[in-house]
Amino acid sequence: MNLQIAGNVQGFKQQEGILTIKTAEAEARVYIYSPTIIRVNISKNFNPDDTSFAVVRQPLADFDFDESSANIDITTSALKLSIQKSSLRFNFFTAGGISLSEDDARFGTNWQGERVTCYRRLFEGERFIGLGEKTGNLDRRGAAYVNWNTDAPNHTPDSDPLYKTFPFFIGLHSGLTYGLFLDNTHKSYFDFGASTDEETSWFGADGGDLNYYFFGAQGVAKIIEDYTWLTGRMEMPPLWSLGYQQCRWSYMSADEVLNIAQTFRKKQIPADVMYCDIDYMDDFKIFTWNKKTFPKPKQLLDKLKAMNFKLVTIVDPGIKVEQGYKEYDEGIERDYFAKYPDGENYTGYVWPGRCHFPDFFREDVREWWGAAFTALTGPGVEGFWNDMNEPAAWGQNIPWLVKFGDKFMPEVRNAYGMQMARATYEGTRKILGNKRPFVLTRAAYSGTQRYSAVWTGDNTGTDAHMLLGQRLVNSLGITGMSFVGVDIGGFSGNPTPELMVRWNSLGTYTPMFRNHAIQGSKMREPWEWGKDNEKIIKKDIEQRYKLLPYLYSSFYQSNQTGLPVSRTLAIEHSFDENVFDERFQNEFMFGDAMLVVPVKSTKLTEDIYLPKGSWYRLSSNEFYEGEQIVNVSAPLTDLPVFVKAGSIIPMQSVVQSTNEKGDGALQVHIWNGNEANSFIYYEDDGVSYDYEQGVYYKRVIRFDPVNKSISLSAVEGEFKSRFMQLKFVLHGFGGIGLKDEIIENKSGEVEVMLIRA
Ligand code: MIG
Repeated sequence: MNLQIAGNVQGFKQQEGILTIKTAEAEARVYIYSPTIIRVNISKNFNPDDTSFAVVRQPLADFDFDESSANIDITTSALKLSIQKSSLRFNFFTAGGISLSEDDARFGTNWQGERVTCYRRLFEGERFIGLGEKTGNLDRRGAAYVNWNTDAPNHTPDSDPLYKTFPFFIGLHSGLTYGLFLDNTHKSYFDFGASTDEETSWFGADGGDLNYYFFGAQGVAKIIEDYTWLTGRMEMPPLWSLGYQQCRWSYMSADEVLNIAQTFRKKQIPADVMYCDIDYMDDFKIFTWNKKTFPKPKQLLDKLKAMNFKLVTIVDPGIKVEQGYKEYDEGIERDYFAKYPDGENYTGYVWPGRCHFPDFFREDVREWWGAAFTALTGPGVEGFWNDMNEPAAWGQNIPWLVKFGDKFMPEVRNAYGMQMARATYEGTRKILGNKRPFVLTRAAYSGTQRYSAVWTGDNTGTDAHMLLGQRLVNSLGITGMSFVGVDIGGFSGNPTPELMVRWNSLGTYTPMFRNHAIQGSKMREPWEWGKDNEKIIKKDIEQRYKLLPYLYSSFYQSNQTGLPVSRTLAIEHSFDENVFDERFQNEFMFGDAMLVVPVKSTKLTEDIYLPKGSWYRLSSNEFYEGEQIVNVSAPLTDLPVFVKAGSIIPMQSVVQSTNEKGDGALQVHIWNGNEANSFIYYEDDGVSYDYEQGVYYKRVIRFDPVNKSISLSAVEGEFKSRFMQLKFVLHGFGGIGLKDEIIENKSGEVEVMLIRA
C-alpha cells in the first residue's frame, strides 16, 4: 500500500463560500460557519453529494483571506487559520496569534489506500476530553479509541468500542481551549498520544473524507454551545420522562406491569414510567402485542393512565421473516430492507429468528417505520425505546457486503441507530400531534440529541460500573447528549443491597433516572431490598421529585445552549488539575448549582475535591471553602451533594407523579454567598409543543449579596405557572442577621420581592 501525504499547494480558488485548494494528491475545501467555527474537508476524491447526518447549519456565503508566498491566511474575529502551502498544513491560532492546534509538520493529512489520517502536534501538558460514550479516564491523553457502533453486552470498564459514535473532542493546553469534530461515519480512530513519542496525536477513518469542524471559542462551555449550534439541540423532554422510570427485561404480562405500578402507589414511592421489554410482543414481531399475556393493550394503558403512569415499549430494527406479518410483507413488497449487492435481502438472526433490516437511510422507509407506531400509540403508548440498532445480530458481524441504498454497511454503520431513532421520533411526533414523544436509543451518532435520549447499554452491577457510568454520562454531555441514563443497579448480575441503594441515590442526580435489569436477575424494584433500604430508596426518589422544577429549568438550558444537565467539572474548571485526578474525575455538577460526588457503596467516608467557590453540603448546610480536598462522611443515607454558595434552586413538594399538582408552592432555595447569581426559572405544560409558540413561563431569579436582595424579573411568555405561591427558603444567612426562614407570598403575581437583613 502506498503512503500519500498531502503535498504542495498547486492552486486555489474561492467560489460560493468555499475556498478550494489543490495539491497533486488531494483537494481541500475550507468553509466558515461562524467566527469560531471553520470546516476543513480534505479528500482524494470528493463526493459531490456533500451531506451530513450531524450538521444542521450552513456555511457563510463568503469570507476574506490573505495570501503570502508561504501561506493562505483566513482570519475571523476569534480565530486564524493559517494554511501552509508547502507542504499543505492546517494550523489554527487565536485571533491574537497564539497556537491552538497544528498539523504535524512531517505528516499532516495522509492516506494508506482509502484509510485517511491526520497527524497533529501534541502540546506540552495538553489534555483531551470528549468522544462521548468512551471508557477510561476523563482526561483521554495517553489513550486511543475506535468508533464502530457495537452491541457490547458484558462490557468492562475498559471495553472499546461501545454502542455510540461521537467523533468530537476538546483539547486543553496553555490555558486555551479548542474543539474538533470529525464528521465521518466510517470506522474512525482517535489516538491522543497513546503509544507515540509524546509529540503527535492523530485521528482518522477507514474511508471517506478528512472532514472536520474546528472550534476556536475560548471556554469549554462555549465550545459545547458552538458544537450544539452546529449539530442541533434537544427539544424540551416530556416532563413525565424526568420522573422515576421502572424497567425490567421483562415484565411478562399486563398483570405484572399493573401489579408493579400499583405497588409504587400503595407504598407511595413516586414513579412515572413503566416499561415493556421485548416480551410484550407476539413472537418478538415489532409493532405487535402478545395476545396471551398482553391481550388488551388499551385496557392496560387506560389503567396505567388512571394511576398516572406512562408506558414505554421497546422496538428493535429486525423485522421477522414471516409471510402474513404486516411489516414483513410491506417491507418486501416495497423493497425497504438492506441488501446484498445482487439485490437479495440481507438476513440476520435476532430475537424473532431470521430478520431483515429496514434501510433507515431512506426517507420513505423512515416514514413507513414511523407510521407503523400506531400499533403502539393507538392503545396509548407515548415512549419508544430503540434497542439493538448498532445494528446488532447474533454473531455481531454484519457482512461488509450488506448495502443501505448505494452505501456499503461499513460506510454508514455508525449512523444506522441514529437514523432509526430519527424515524421513530419523526413518525411518533407526527402521530401524537401536539404531544411530545419520548424516544430512547442505544446506538447513536453526533446530532442524535435532536431526536432522542440515550442510555449506556448493558452495564454490570458493580461499583466500578457505577463509577464508569457516571463518566459516560458526563462525557456524553460534552458531545451534546444531555438526556442520558444508565441502568441503575447494573443490567447484568445482581448488585448488593448497599450498591443498589447507592446507585439509586446517584440516579436521583442522573438526567434520565431508570432502574433496569437483565432477564433472570433478582427483582430490582425499590421494595426488594428490605424495609430499611426501601426507606432510603424512597427518600431519594422523593428528592428527585422535589428537584423537578430545578431539573426542568436545567433541561431548558440544554434546549437553549446545549450545556448538559450533568457536567464534568472540566467544563468550568478546565485547567484545575485536581479535576482530572483519578480520585475526583467522576465528580460533576448537576445543573448550575449542585456538585455531586459518586462514592462506592463500600466506602462510608470519602476524600473529595471541592473546586473554586464556596460550598454547602445539601443535607446539613455545613460550609466549605473550595479549592481543597476534604474528607466527608458518605453514609448510604446521604450521598455527598454540595450546593455552590449563592445558588438558587427552585423545588416543589413531593408528588407521586409528575401529573400531580402538589401543594401549589414553588420553594426557591437560596444559599448565601459573596457573589451575585441568577437563575433562569422555566416552566411550560410539560406535554405539548406550545412552548415553541411562546406558551411558557420564564423569569430570572436574582440574588444580590451586596444589597442583600432577591429579585424576580417580570414573567416572559404566555403560560400560567402551576404554582400559586412562592416561598423563599434561605440557607446560611444566619451570620449576617437573616436567620434561615421561610418567607411566603400568596401571589405569584409579585414582580419584585426584597429581603433585607
Ligand atoms: O439481546 O431487549 O441493552 O436493555 O433489556 C439483548 C432485551 C437485547 C439489550 C438491551 C437491554 C434489553 C435487552 N436487549
